[in-house]
Amino acid sequence: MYNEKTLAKGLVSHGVNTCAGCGLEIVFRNVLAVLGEDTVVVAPPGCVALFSGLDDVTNMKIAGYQCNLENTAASAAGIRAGLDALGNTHTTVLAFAGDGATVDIGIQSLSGMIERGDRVLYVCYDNEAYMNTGIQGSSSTPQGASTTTTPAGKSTARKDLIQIAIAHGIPYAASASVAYLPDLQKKVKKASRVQGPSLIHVHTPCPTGWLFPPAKSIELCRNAVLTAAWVLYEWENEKIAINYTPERLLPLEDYLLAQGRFKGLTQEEIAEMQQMIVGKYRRLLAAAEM
Ligand SMILES: Cc1ncc(C[n+]2csc(CCOP(=O)(O)OP(=O)(O)O)c2C)c(N)n1
Ligand code: SF4
Ligand SMILES: [Mg+2]
Repeated sequence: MYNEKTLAKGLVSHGVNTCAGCGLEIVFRNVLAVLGEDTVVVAPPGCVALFSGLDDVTNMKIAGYQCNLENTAASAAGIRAGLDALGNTHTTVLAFAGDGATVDIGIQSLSGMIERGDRVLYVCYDNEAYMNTGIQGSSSTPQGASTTTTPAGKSTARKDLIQIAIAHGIPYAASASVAYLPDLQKKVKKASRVQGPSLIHVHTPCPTGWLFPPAKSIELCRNAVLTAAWVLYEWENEKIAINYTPERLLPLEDYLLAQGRFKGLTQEEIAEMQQMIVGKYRRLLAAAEM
């Protein structure tokens, strides 16, 4: 699906200083491989800033702007407006931000961007906490996960980013996963052609914060989809489509107990979470059939 020439050329340098097994690096490389050189990247603080670099050294071989945690979407919208004013409608403006930057600190900026209909492709890499500053819980941290601010396990459910975007009337939104890269690439291509705002919400493993062996990143994220802890779906033409339906769901504990952050959960709590997750999955399936 992606432009192989561009991937071979590599828009991100080798030897970046993300942790071993980091899902963010896989997402970033693949998104840029699809979009190609004619892209401006807007990235806030967070682990993605590792790609912006330090001082006068950068890991990106294309133009980028390091914004604040509050204003990724507003900065991207401003760059889009500037390019449009210059008659440049061909360059893709990519906002690329973590979950904390998206569902917490930058959500009003994202809300404004979608409401105004700004033509920005917004990718949220969701590693389910504020990883870069020491694994603090965000409102995208799943219930039950232990973080440094929720050491006994987060007591509340996560926000639903895609449903928030749908409620704003976004033309295109999709979830994706590092374990299903052709699906991610297809969605990035589609989103880049939307004449308005688009959003891709990517499940992004973080061995450092989730506490699992780095070699298991892809397997773990695949299990998230196979248990319905993460559902691959799209919102397009005002309809929901499920992109992958496991023949039979795996037990949720196969996914949860492979990670240290869920080790404190009791069997009752796991059963409750399983019920909640399967309920949400069924509601999505029903919405897709409507
Ligand atoms: C307004 C504001 N609050 C806090 C910070 C400190 N800070 C820098 S990066 C970061 C974590 C961002 O988390 P997320 O967006 O999930 O990205 P991740 O680190 O997980 O990649 C925080 C809290 C900041 N830069 N600005
Ligand atoms: S802390 Fe997590 S998201 Fe950040 S670089 Fe390390 S593995 Fe990647
Ligand atoms: Mg994060």
